[in-house]
This record gives sequence, structure tokens and C-alpha cells, in this order.
Amino acid sequence: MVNVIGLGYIGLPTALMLASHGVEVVGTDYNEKVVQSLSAGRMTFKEEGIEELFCAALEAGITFTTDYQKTDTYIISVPTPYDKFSKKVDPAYVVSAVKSVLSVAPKGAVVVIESTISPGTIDKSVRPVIEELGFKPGKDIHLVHAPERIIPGNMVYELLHNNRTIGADDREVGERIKELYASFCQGEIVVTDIRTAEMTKVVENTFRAVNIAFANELAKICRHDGMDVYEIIRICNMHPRVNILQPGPGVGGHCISVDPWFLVGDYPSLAKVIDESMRTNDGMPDFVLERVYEIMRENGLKDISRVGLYGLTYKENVDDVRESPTLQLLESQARHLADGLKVYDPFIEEDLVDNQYHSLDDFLSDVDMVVIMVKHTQIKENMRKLSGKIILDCQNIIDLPNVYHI
Ligand code: SAJ
Repeated sequence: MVNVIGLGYIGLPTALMLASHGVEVVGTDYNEKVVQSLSAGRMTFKEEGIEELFCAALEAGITFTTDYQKTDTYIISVPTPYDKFSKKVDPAYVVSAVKSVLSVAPKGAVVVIESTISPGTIDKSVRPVIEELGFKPGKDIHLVHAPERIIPGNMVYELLHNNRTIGADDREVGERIKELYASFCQGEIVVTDIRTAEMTKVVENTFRAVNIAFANELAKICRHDGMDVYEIIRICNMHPRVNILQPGPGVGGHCISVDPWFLVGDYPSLAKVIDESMRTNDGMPDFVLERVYEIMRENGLKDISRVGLYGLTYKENVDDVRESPTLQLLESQARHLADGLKVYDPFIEEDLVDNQYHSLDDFLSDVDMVVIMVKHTQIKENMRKLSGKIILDCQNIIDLPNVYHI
């Protein structure tokens, strides 16, 4: 039996996938509400294909509890927040989950850490705790790091098809865990050491962050001299060895906007390109706000409360707002004493910010200018409703005349 600890965006889909592929699974979360909801057959977040997977896992017998189980395999997928000032990962949840596991685990159990951690966290923060509690890593307890790579919005497909990395102290244990993931994963599974697995995960997200920062910097250069950044990137990407990502209003989510900071925090004098890239990305919501003021001036629009932000989530077609560029822009707005921007997102039902609308028509009738913040499919579908508005399209998805871009 596998005990999956932490039933969030990563742990839950992984638990469901294992359960629906013949593995006995118990899911544990300290949040009683999450456990109650899942036990009552209600999923806790929206994601393409997740309801079907949830039903299959329930039928296969998955159960949910707040208690840790006595078993031979644990998968820990708890959050790893980072400290915004030191730029370092905070492994407190991982450490606390490991301690709870050790209070019930039999000798010889395998503890797989899926949570993203900065390179060296297992050596610095996990091994000492295991030793303090009287266990010998590699003998009484086996450590594995199996970082997840699925992308919100396409999680179920990617769980099945992505390649995976398993980092283990002991090759034979690594191979055993590889077999476990191979119960559902059709991608290639590489077995390596723990430090390499930790580093690989952070480097992948850093690569994407630096590439997006490059696109954002190009957007600023092109804006300066009236060039079309999208056309320039499109043509450059026709070169067989060039693949530039897209500029946007900022980088959100709990991965690409966070993980690269771990390298900056741990290697401040070495991670120069990464540091500058992260600052470029973090500066984009402010850049968008400056564009809003510029376009308002150009159109004689004086009242910022007649401007609406379309999209509140960190990316398209998900209901996740963690580190979202829209939230960052609203924070900036408060600093610039420019309260009153209106907000609408079809994926967000609860009230998260001031001046938030839950009806697109009401939102549109209260604004003269619309800022497209997210590439939701729904926005493209409703494009005709936007005609007549001043539009700042930060995602280059609106095919109407006289649209402004970043
Ligand atoms: N973005 C751009 N321009 C682009 C692409 C993305 O501005 O060309 C923005 C998005 O709008 C969003 C942010 O970047 O705000 C991040 O979105 P994303 O779709 O690039 O990535 P995430 O954060 O949803 O998921 C990433 C993925 N990592 C990589 O692609 C290397 C995913 O595979 C990881 O599993 C995930 O991080 C994670 O959990 O670490």
C-alpha cells in the first residue's frame, strides 16, 4: 500500500493515478475539509479529465484520511513555500511530513519526496531529522526524490505521458520506485541520485523562466521603437535551433515564478542571468500598468475605474491564482494609489479581490478599456463582445482592429 501525503495539485492526481492503475492507495492530508470533501466524492479543484480519474480511483478503492498509515511506501507532496526576502526554500512542511511518517513507518520503508525542493535540501534538512529520530538513512529508511513535472491544465495527460526522474541513494530502491510509477507512466523513467534529481527539476523551470524573460525583454525593446515582437519571434522560431517563448503580463504559478529563486538564494554571486531574468519577469505587471496609463492618456480616458482586467488566474483555463500577474498588478496599483481597476475571470467563482465581477456582460458594461491578462479560451470565444472597447491585449489573442499590445 502507498500512503500519499498532501492531497493538493500534485499529490492528489498522483494518488488517483496510482489507485486507478491497481495500486492500493490511502491519501492523507492534515486539512479535514479536503479529506471530508474527497471522501464524500467531491473533487477539490478543476482540471481537464480529473473527474473521470477521481471516479476510477474511488471505484478502485482509494480512501482519504487525516492519519498517517503504517506501510512500506510513502509519497510526500506537500507545499514548499519560499521566503520572498532570502529567496530560499522553506522545507518546514516537508520536514514535518517526514517526522509524522517516521512516527508510524516500519523499518525499511521508502519515503519518496515529490515536492519541489532546492538542490541540497534533502542533505541539509531531511537526513539530519531522520538521524535525530534514531533512524539510519539507507538502512532503516530509504530516501527517494521523484520531482513532478506535470503542467496545470494538462495534468492527466502529462501524468501518463511525461518522462520522469527518480533520484535515490540506493539503485535497487530507485528501481523499485520506478516500477511503482511505471504502473501508470508511459514515459521514460530515469533513475539517478537525489542531488541530480533535485537540481534537474529546478533547472527545467529556470530554463523556462529565463526564456520567458528573454521574450519579455524583447517586447520592451520592440515597444521602444514600434516593432512587432510577436512577428519577430514567429520568424526567429522558424530557425531550426531557435525556440523563443512568448512575452506576457508576468509569470505566475507556484513553479516558474518561484523555483529559479532557489538558485539565486543559494548561489547569489553565481546565478546572475537567473537573478536578472526573475526581476524582468517580476517587473512585467508594473510594465503593463504603465502601458495602461499610456493608452488611457492617448485615448483621453481619465478614470482608472473604467479599466477592467480580464483574467485573474496565473494562466489559461485553470482556476489557480497563485502568484498571478493580475494579483501582482493589483498590488502595484494599490502602491500607485490608483484604486478602482475592475476584474473578471470566468474560472473564479469566489470573491478574491475588490471590484470583481462574476458576469462578463456586467463587467463589460462598466468599463471602457479591457486589459487581456490571461489566454482563457473563453476570452477568444467572446471576442466580438469586446469590439468598441479600448483593448490592451497582453497575450496577443484578440483578432480585432486597433488592439494595443505590451
Ligand atoms: N508564460 C509566459 N510566456 C510563455 C509561457 C508561459 O509568460 O511563453 C507564463 C504563464 O502565463 C504563467 C507562467 O509563465 O503565468 C508559468 O506557466 P507555464 O505554463 O509556463 O508553467 P507552469 O508554472 O504551469 O508549470 C511549470 C512546468 N515546467 C516547465 O514547463 C519546465 C511544468 O512542467 C512543471 O511541472 C511545473 O512548472 C511545476 O510544478 O514545477
